[in-house]
Amino acid sequence: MTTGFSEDGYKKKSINADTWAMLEVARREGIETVWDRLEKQQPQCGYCNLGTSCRICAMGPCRVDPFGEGPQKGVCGADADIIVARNLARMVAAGASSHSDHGRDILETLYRVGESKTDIYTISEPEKMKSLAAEYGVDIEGKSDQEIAAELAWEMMEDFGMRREKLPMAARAPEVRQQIWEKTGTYPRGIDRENVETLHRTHMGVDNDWVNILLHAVRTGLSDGWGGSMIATELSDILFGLPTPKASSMNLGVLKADEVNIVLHGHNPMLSEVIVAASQDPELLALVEEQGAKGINLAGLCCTGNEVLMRRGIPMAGNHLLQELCIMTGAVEAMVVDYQCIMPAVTEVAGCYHTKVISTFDKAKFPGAEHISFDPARGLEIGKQIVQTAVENYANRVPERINIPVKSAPMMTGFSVEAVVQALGGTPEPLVEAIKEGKIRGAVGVVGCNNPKIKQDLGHTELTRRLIENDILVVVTGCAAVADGKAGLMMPGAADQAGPGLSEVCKALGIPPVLHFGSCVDNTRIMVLAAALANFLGVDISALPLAGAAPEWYSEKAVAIGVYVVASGIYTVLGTAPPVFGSSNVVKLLTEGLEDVFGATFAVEPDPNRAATLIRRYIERKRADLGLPAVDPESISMPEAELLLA
Ligand code: XCC
Ligand code: SF4
Repeated sequence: MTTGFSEDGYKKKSINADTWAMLEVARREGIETVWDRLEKQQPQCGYCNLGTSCRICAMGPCRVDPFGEGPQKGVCGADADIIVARNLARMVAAGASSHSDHGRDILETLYRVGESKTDIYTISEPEKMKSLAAEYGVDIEGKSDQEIAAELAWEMMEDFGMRREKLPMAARAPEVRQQIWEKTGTYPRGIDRENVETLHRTHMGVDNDWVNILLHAVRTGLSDGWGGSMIATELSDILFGLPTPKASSMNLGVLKADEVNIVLHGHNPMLSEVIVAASQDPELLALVEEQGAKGINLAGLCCTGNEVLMRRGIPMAGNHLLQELCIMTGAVEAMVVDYQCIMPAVTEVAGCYHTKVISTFDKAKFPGAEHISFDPARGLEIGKQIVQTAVENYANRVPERINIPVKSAPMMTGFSVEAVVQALGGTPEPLVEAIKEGKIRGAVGVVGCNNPKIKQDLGHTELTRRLIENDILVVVTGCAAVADGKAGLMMPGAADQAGPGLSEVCKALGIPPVLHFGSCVDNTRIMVLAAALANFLGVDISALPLAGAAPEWYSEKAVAIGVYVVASGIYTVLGTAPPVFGSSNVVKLLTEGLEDVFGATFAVEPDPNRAATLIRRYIERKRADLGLPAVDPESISMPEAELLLA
């Protein structure tokens, strides 16, 4: 049963009217949500929060008490530094493995296209495929697209293995950056290799030098950022098309009261792309009519949503914390899930409504869901089966329970690096010039999740507003993108909320001050752009006035992203604290020590206004170092922290 919140209580949970309305429904109907369960978990374990609990062997579980009178070592003798480093490394490996296994699934699909073993997928971007083939040394002379696909895929499969000394796409980074990776022994070799080695090293009695453990965690993170995630993005573009700027909309208002609503949730676009195709099938549309519905309305959630939004303009129902709530509209016929970030709780909420949760990947099953096993060889056939299941479920709707509480917010999407460069006239030069002149002070990637410990979307939107007011261009991915979209910050008109310089540039180009770069694996687009800018200027990435921020992160994947972003030379501010504070050595390394080695560090700052100040100061320091017109960083004053307590 739900604990229930007063109206005042809802407003503490989120900044969004759709969330408030659905929390009221939850209260009225006695449906438990993520916020209720968080409350029931209080107080959460202090040792786990500090990262000083260990349960990786059966002599334990152990917990050490670095700041108190309790034990200072686990049964095996591991101290706080070792335990914190091991736990953090395992988080990185879990996150990197998730992104990379997603990349592998897309890679297998490319291979199937090459082998003609699929009923639906084709090569949508032959040019992009050819330039990738060149990077991989695949000879394309006189070969068909299909032959190239097969050969390129075969070659890329080796990225996961042990024959490579270096991942080929890491060569996109500036030479000096690659030298840093070589010197520190963090140049990623094989994706699976780095991940498996993390598990090996963190087994009891293997790597007990906490710095050495963390260096390998960096290598593992880099195998994600310049490997697994990058494969996912590049190959999704090749198979499903390069995102280009287009209009769409966001929030629960995108659901339609008189249509069959299918919500696409998860991360991998392989499945959602076939659902898009199947939803246009004439026979299924006839069935829709028979059922008395006006059409099929697809809506996204989380990163699967970001993928189909970027490429097809499919509207977005919400971000992470909306997954249970969207079912409570009573208007969702099916929630089709692939993998990652899907709370097991969704099937329970769905049980209170007519909504069917349809799981699709054999590696991601959910008790209470209907499982329709996805097979890329028969993609379209299965896609149609899923859509048919949703359409037939329209008859089970309870009209009195339909409650779509808000109007959708318009937004602009589709800013792949290629699209940005095209908008700039075919070269990054105008962007570089605007940064040099100081019209744009720098650029920041605001990325990552929602976390019920933080008022939903407050961290993302406040930070984004402060940054654009400071003439800092913002690029967004993942659930952060959805937060800013709902808040209206991703429309060209939002240029009015930007500082004078950024506003002028955006208006001249007709673009918003906050650019949608896609899903979480698409953070690699930010890496590619940063590398291109650095190479254009002949400097390292760490010399550029760039930063990253994950104001509301929750997932292990976000930890992997943070690690590869910092190890690529980009200062990153986290809004939620990672479980490392039990080791002052590890904290010092992450927030200071990394600077000397990788030219960037982490910072933790829950208050978005203060985070914006840290970032602005950092950017001005970088500008000064580059000899660009800069404002004295010390003159930028730190606001009082207050927002998150409101
Ligand atoms: Fe998941 Fe990617 Fe986080 Fe959102 S932002 S909660 S990881 S869906 Ni990636
Ligand atoms: Fe305890 Fe060491 Fe085993 Fe961890 S590895 S549970 S600290 S004995």
